[in-house]
Amino acid sequence: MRILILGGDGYLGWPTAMHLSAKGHEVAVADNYLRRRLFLETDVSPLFPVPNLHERTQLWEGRSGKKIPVFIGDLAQWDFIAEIFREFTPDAIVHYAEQPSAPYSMLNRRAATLTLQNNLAVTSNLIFAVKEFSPDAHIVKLGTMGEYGTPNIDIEEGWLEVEHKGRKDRFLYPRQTGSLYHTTKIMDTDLLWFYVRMWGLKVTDLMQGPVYHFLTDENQGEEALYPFFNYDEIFGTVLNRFIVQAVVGYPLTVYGKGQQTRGYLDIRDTLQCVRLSLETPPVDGELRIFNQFVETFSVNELAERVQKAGKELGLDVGIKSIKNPRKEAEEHYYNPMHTGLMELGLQPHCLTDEILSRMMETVLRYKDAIRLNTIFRGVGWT
Ligand code: USQ
Repeated sequence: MRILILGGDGYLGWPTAMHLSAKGHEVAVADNYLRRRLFLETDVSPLFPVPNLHERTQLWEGRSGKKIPVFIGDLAQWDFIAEIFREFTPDAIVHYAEQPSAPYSMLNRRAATLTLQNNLAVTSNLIFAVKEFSPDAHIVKLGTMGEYGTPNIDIEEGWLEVEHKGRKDRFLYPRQTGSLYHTTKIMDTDLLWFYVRMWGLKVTDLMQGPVYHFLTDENQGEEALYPFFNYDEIFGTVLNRFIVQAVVGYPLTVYGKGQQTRGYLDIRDTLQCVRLSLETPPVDGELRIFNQFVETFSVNELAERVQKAGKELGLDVGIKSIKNPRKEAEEHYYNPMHTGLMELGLQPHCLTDEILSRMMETVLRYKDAIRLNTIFRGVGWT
């Protein structure tokens, strides 16, 4: 398949590009380097140096013999996205091109506006580009488990049958998020669902939980091909943060009671889920939704797992509950379904002590690059 990856520079975009290319697909990547600009704006840095997309695609070509064309520009601009579609004519598009951080979206009015404008404009342009240039193309959109929030009932896979006054209908599962970033993902789902109904688009919306790890089959042994690995409060996800905190001797930052539970997955499972979705598309006029995670953990459970794995490497890992900068339920019911991707063939990588140790061993090599003043900034939700 000819697969266009929007947001190909990102934490998940670049590993997805290599993975699909390694599996024999023709891949192109597009990005405007927004994430790199936001690192500068917020004064944070990923742990490993990350070469730009032209450099990384050249390294990948040297390693695999496969070319990945690069398009640098702003996908929120119609002329740019139209030019890519005319030139590359994708059979499928993976859409990661969004401001991905909940804390960034809550920083101030300017950050909120950027998040809203970027995320919704790119999704809208993508929909119009597919309609105009590649009406049969399959859109695989990265959503988030956070769209559902933490309701006091089981979370179904995208849809809910409702019986009301003796009649039944099927609706998108109720959504109530905990940040503006997550809210833009709800709006994306609504936009896609609208155009699926109007124009018969073919869409898979992947409700993904927090991702951890950076090693994949394609980047093993080549650190210049690692993705962004953020451990700062703005762009780092919780387990990646805890690994770095353990290595540098910073007590693990458990927010509030630490009973917040989410569905987690290894980055290698993100790649599998996206590929499986692409290789088994839905029918025309279908919005297919999968809950994309492998295991649920509370923050306290993750902290204890990291502490134990650290101890085996001789690290003295402390855990400290700090006042929660976010507005979220710290104790709640959480029982999300996740069978759809397993039925497509997902072979999950569960979190093991060995994976935790391997991550810590790699991070230890970069210990001197860890910037302590980025670990906690206290970005408040109020
Ligand atoms: N948390 C801590 N301590 C920390 C960092 C986070 O206790 O130092 C807690 C948070 O309060 C939250 C949980 O850990 O309850 C997860 O936080 P996170 O920062 O790992 O994840 P989140 O902000 O929700 O966002 C991340 C990705 C986002 C993705 C989302 C999936 O940045 O792009 O959509 O995970 S989900 O969480 O299921 O909505």
